[in-house]
Amino acid sequence: MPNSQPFLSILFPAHNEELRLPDSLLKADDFIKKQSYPCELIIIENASVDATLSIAQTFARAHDYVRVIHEELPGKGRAVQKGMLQAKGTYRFICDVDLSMPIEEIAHFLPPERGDFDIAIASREARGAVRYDEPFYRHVVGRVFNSLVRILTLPELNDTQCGFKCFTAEAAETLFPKMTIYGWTFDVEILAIARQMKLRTIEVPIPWYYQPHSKIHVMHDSVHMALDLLLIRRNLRRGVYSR
Ligand SMILES: Nc1nc2c(ncn2[C@@H]2O[C@H](COP(=O)(O)OP(=O)(O)OP(=O)(O)O)[C@@H](O)[C@H]2O)c(=O)[nH]1
Ligand SMILES: [Mg+2]
Repeated sequence: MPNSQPFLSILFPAHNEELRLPDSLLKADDFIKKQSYPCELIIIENASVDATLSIAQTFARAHDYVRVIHEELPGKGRAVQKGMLQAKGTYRFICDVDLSMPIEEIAHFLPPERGDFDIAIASREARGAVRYDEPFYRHVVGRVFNSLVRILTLPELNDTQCGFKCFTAEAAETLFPKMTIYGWTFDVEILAIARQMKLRTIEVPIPWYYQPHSKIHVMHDSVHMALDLLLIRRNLRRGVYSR
């Protein structure tokens, strides 16, 4: 499998994930073994202070389709950028380690079920999506943030923050070198660049299960993320991404 060109690259961005990573790796392994096409799994770890990196490395030694990337500087965006640009798959799938979307749902993002897209993003808002166990305050914060996203950058998208997104190889290689935001708001920036470049983004409804041990600090990160939106809007207007 590692010698053939992967059809699917699954990217696990992992930061201080020693609690969730072992189980998610087993689920990914089970999923990958069932597929008829070649897959690779890339774990991108940065700035962890727990056993995440060694768990990833141990798993990679036992599974030849797994690669581990370690990066010193923090940020989910930075990790995803590294993974997207080092991946080899025809389709490259960001997959949060919490697996709040069951991994089997990946099939709904790929041919033969879907084909004509550059980016397919999981949505908790599209018709047919269901949220389970989400605390009320997290829902409200998420919807307020999405209102800002729609007003400032992406009027058509109702959920940019779900951690499950599929890029074609061409879209990934076009968009990720242009990234300037390395934290939580990277999704909005990448989708906004895609919109400006007239790439096609589609929304895929998913079942989504709220998971404990979130890495988001709601108060602190929300302020940062709102400021990032203003920065993205300014960059769009100044043509920063077209250079
Ligand atoms: N490599 C890397 N991964 C990160 C970083 N920050 C978050 N992640 C990963 O991003 C994914 C999403 O983190 P979560 O804590 O589930 O955050 P979320 O899904 O946005 O928020 P919830 O809705 O609370 O689950 C997980 O796989 C994290 O390990 C980072 O700085 N580096
Ligand atoms: Mg999550």
